Amino acid sequence: MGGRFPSGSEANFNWPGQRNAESSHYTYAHWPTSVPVMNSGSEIGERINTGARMCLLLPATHPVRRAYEIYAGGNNRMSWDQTAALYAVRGLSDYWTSQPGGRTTVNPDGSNSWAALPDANQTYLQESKPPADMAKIIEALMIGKLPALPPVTIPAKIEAEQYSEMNGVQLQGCSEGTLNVCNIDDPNDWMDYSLVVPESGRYTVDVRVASENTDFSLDLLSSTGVKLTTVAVGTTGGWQSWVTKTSEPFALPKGTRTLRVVSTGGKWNLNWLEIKRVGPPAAHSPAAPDPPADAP
Ligand SMILES: [Ca+2]
Ligand SMILES: [Ca+2]
Repeated sequence: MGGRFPSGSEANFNWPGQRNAESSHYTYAHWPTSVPVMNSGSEIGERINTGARMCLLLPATHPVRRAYEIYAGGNNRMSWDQTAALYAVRGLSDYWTSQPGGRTTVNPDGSNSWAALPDANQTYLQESKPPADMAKIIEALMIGKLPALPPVTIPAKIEAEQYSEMNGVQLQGCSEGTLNVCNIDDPNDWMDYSLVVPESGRYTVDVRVASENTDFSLDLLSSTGVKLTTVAVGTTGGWQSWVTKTSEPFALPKGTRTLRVVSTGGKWNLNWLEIKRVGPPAAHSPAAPDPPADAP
């Protein structure tokens, strides 16, 4: 793992004061042509963030949690080493593709460049899966299945990072403290929150959101995938410039429910959501029994 591909400059090759540039330059200049090389550039691991979720969910004495707390302050860290180890063990799998043959040159200043040469046997990894998917795979390999969070009894304020399941998102440190969900940038990105609804009623959700340059909206879906409401948000002025938006009231029947927050487009971050009861079920609702609660 080192360098940037196809060309660039990165610390493992150029770190000043430790002769990295000199040794990397020598190594690549003298590498035997009969020995193939798979380069894993820093761009491979830097978009795959792991660790923060483990610090939320693992027991306080878990050694992986403690390692992330001590080294990364409980925040996510880029996954350069894990991706290199994953390739070493599993090969390309469906995680990556590889650039056809060529040769790496490390310059005396530690910067590196790439020349495509059909008869050369060096190559480099290229991203094939979304970074959030890779983070899930790597975290599962590091610690096995994470313990589940218990459902939250509402009304309640829920940190966005305390989802019960997700697709396509990652976590980062938040300017308001705690963490926030990020990489919400695809219409299929979502987070699920497991709730206990003690009494049927009309509820609203405040969402604490930020986005630098896009108007966006999010949908709230019920356990059965029915859209409860849409919250439209304009630009907030920055990825860490937070505003609170309140949904229209919607009905929630009592029971254990899953609330899904799903992106309908744009790119945005979520810090927390607060679910409030605003009244009893609408009087004009037809009398009908509540649907069964989610299976445990
Ligand atoms: Ca995403
Ligand atoms: Ca948060």
